[in-house]
Amino acid sequence: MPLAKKTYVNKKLLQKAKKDKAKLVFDRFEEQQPLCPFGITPLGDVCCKNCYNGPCRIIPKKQERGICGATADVIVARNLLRHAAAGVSCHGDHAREAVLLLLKIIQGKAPGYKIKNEIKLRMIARRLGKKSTGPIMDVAKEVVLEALEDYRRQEGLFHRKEGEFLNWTRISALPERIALWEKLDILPINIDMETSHAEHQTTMGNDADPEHLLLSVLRQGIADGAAMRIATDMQDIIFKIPKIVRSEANLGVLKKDYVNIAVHGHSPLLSDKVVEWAKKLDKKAKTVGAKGINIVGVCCTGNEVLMRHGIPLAASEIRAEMVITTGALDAMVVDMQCIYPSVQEVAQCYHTKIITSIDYVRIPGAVHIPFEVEDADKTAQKIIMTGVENFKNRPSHIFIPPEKFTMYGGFSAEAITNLLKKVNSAEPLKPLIQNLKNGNVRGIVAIVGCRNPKLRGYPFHEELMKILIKNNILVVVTGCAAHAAASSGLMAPDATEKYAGKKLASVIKAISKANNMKDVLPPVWHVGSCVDNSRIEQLLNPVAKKLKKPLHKLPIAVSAPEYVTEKAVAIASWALALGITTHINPVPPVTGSKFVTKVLTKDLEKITGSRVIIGETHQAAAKEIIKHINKKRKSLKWK
Ligand code: BF8
Ligand code: SF4
Repeated sequence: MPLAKKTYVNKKLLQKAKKDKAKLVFDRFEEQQPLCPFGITPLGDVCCKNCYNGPCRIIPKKQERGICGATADVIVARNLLRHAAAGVSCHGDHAREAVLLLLKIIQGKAPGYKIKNEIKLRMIARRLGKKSTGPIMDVAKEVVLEALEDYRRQEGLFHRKEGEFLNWTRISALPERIALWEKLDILPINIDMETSHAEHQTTMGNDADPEHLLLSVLRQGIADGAAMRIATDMQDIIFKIPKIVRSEANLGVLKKDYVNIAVHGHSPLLSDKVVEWAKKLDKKAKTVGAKGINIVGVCCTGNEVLMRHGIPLAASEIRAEMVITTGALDAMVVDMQCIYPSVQEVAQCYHTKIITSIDYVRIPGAVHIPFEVEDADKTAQKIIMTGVENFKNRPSHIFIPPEKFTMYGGFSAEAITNLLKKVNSAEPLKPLIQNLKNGNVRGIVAIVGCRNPKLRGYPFHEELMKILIKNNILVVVTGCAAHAAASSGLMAPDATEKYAGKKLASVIKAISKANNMKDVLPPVWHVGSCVDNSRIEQLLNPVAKKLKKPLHKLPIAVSAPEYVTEKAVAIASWALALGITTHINPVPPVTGSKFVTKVLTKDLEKITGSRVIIGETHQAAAKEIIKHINKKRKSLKWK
């Protein structure tokens, strides 16, 4: 199957892969054709694998029920709930590891780490209603205990009780939302228990009420919001809050004469240490004939170290293999999530050492260097030296595509507030709100999620972003969507001039000028990794508060135009629970249930104020999103 005519995939690199006999994701995608049609064909076919009576398939007018009697509506709703729960379990584990690191710092068991942001820690303690003054370790202990409570609270699962729900939902969400969620009885009690309960709820012979199952999807979304926020908060406390940072993006960030090491995965617990030790061990590169050590970021852990240290972005998850194909990558250290196992197979065609580090993420053939926070410094040094020592094994033929773009990142909610403070120090949000009201900024759209091979390399993300910013809509991005934007110049200093509508450009230029920046900030703001979607809520809630309007009344939207993972399902459920209308593509496997499709795309609006938008081309998606933004503006009587 040919790649799209317009593509972000470097063709020369593809040819090189072919010559080197390296099979890449697009080759395997082709081999997989035709993909199993169940669940995704418009015919309405549905498949259930939840017990060994089956797998059962539902074919309208032929086989209307599974062996147990489950209907298409039940099966589709159950499948959706399972996917959402799997996504929450990823973010839940990620957040827990960050909480446990803070605990170990308090206990003196993680000597390589410290609390880098006391102010944020004290602020969180205050919001939790805990003592926020006094020795910092005492405050940290209070915060850790509250976070751990979100993983072990038992009261209320079966008979949900008033006041028993996640601390991080309580301190993050707006009172209007909490009241709605309470009324709907979907406030999560305990992150782990909610995901395991969803597994239970969806097994054969349990919940057969599609409406109730869909409400449980929203509960997963709320739990996901809390998990993402815990992860972001802990990481900011331990590793610092991101500030505006200048860097570069695309495969051209690899350097021929340097030891190139890629960090890939999601956890800054490891990648932050790798960055630290790369600097400390830089001279070691000279001993093997290299000029220095060049760390580059792949997927979300790449976003983490870009945001805090300005480490350049090399590739999103789908192009991880292509970083190896250059022949210039000496080591790739992976932690967890979104790591194609194929990286090892591709690495075998070159000299690249793939290093796994987490116990539950093993890849046969890769070097496993176990990572524990207790001796993180030692592990990070070992990883760096593995890359350095491998430099001598570089193949003779390397090809680094020259394309790269300068980019600005680091747009945490705090960094955005600081930018706006220079415009109005007393009321930093006022200029943003004024410009939203007068239509200079017609709306804010978060573009999130992965790169999907089903798009055959077509840059859906970038093309959608271009239309939105041209229409004076501010775009905020996370995850692989952020890689897409950065790697195509949408975060470059000339991006505002080149791509933004005149009104949006004037606002961004004014903010840049007020901050005495030599460059103009871009019209697409890099907010961070996927757990940093929480920063979007952190930015929007105060805007809603100031306007005295709930989120679902504002001209805002979320889009996941190329989603792949179950985490993306959890994130979309979170956005919908918050009241934010969400575009998703490819079409999810729900079309086999008329009921679920109708609830998601229509009826949900009456419940949460949000709905799912489908748009299978970037033009269609942009049209629907802009229509939605205009509708919200009209009902607010904003022109
Ligand atoms: O968590 S966007 S492919 S890297 S899931 Fe994964 Fe999707 Fe990329 Fe980050 Ni998010
Ligand atoms: Fe079939 Fe029901 Fe088992 Fe699903 S749970 S596989 S529909 S018998």
